[in-house]
This record gives sequence, C-alpha cells and structure tokens, in this order.
Amino acid sequence: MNNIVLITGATSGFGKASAEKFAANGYDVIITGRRKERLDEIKNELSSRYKTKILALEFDVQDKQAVFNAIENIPEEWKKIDILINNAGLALGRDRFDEADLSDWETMINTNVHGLLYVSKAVLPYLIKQKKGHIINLGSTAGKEVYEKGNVYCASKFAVDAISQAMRIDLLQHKIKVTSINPGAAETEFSKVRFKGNEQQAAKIYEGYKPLIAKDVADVIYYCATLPPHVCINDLTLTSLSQANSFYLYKG
Ligand code: NDP
Ligand code: 8X3
Repeated sequence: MNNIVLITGATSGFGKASAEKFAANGYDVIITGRRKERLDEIKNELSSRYKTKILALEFDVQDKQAVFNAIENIPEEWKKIDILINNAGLALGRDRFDEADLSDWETMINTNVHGLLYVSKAVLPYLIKQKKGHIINLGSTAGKEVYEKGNVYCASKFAVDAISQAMRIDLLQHKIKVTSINPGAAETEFSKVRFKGNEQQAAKIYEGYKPLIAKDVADVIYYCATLPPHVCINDLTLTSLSQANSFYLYKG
C-alpha cells in the first residue's frame, strides 16, 4: 500500500478535487459520501487514470453507527491511514435567526459538528497506533467572523475551529498534526445545496468576481499535508483576491 488518505465528502467540491490531487500524487485514497453512484464513478475514474488504489465507503456522517461500522469494517491493509480530511459539510438556508428553519439548523450541526466528531473518533485509533498522522478539518471564513443570516452555519464552523484547537492540544502526545483550513467563498455545489436546488440564487453568490474553485483548496490541502514531518500548519485561511473576510467582498 502507498500512503493512505481518507476524505469525507469526496463526491463533490473540495473533497472530490482533493481525492484527485492525492491520487495523482501516488496516495491510496478512501473516498466517502452518501451518493453511491458518484462514489462508484469517481472510484472508476481515478483508479483507471492513476496507478493507485481507491476504496469507496458510502455512509452518512450524521449516523454514528454507520460511521463506526464503515470505518471498523475497512479491510485491514487500509487501516494504516496517514491523513484524515474532515471535509463533509453543508450550509442550509440563509435566513435571519428569527426566520430560520429549526431542521436546517439541526442538519448543519449534525453534519458539520457531530459528523466530524464521529469520523475523527472512529479513525483516531488507527492514527494513534501508528504514532503519526494528520487530521485536516475544513473550517471556513464563516468560522472566523459571523455574517448576517449566517447564524448556525457560522456557529458550526466556529465549533470546527474550537475542535481543531482542542485536537491540536490533546493529540500532541500522539504526534498527530491538526490543521484547520478556512476557505472563503468557493464555487462548488455548496450554494446549490444551501439554496435547496435554486440554481439562480446559487449563481448569484459568485457573480461579479472570481471566486475560489475546488482545485485551489485541494492544492492548499495537499501542500499542508506534504510538509516535512516536524512542520505543521495549524490554521490557514484562504480567499479569492476579491474577498478580505466573511463580509468584505469587492465586486468591481
Ligand atoms: P459540496 O456541496 O460541493 O460538497 C460537500 C460534500 O459533503 C459532498 O461530497 C457531500 O456528499 C458531503 N456531505 C454532505 N453532507 C453529508 C453527510 N451527511 N454525510 C456524508 N457526506 C456528506 O461543498 P464544498 O466542497 O464547497 O464543501 C466542503 C466543505 O467545505 C464543507 O464542510 C463546507 O462547509 C466547507 N466550506 C465550503 C466553502 C465554499 O464556499 N464552497 C467555503 C468554506 C468552507 P454526499 O452528498 O454524496 O453525501
Ligand atoms: C462557506 C463560505 O461565505 O458562504 O463556508 O459562509 S460562506
């Protein structure tokens, strides 16, 4: 086996682009997500294009039992995971606090926070056993500054920020690196999901400037993951040239 990376949410956006980046550079890749056909397609595409192995695991990160079953049952040779990329996540709705939907809030917290915790807990014993490893968590500029109508999505990403800091402290003794990557606006399926399939509303988010694309984020993740063993990027925020932070976006 080559070095192994497990990527959650690899059926789209940053996760899919990262799967390609790591496969192209000789890693064996565990891709995960809920959409089975996409996982199958990506597995076939990457394993035919690159000389590397791909293992596809279908599970919902919100489902604690499914997460632990899937990770405990991976073939023995795949358990020597070197890098975990906690990327699966979503925003649902962009509404004022008083108008937002409670079930949207629950799904964001269950996915972005609980899901990340379940996957981390399930994978950690494999990293600890090897006395090395790297956990890369996808935060966001939304986890650095709260913006209007961002309420619980921002809260979930602030939680990711705190969890990354906590992991970094508690996992030092196991020689596990923890990196939090905080992208600004990037054109993926993120806004289509956020606006529940409303393509026009989604497209508007990226109008009038050049946003990040998935490959930009994958390249940064790969850079962080391939530094010398004694070097760890703890926290990295990246935006397009048009964006300063969560609320300053220059269109012109
Ligand atoms: P995409 O919507 O393109 O991809 C999201 C991925 O997450 C998909 O592969 C999806 O897979 C997976 N996913 C979502 N919910 C679940 C679930 N319950 N169980 C398992 N997998 C799930 O979005 P991005 O690539 O843009 O987003 C990736 C991460 O980056 C997210 O955490 C997001 O919050 C964060 N982010 C995004 C930014 C942006 O502007 N795009 C900026 C900053 C951070 P499937 O549907 O097959 O399950
Ligand atoms: C996604 C970036 O600005 O839509 O995390 O919250 S933003």
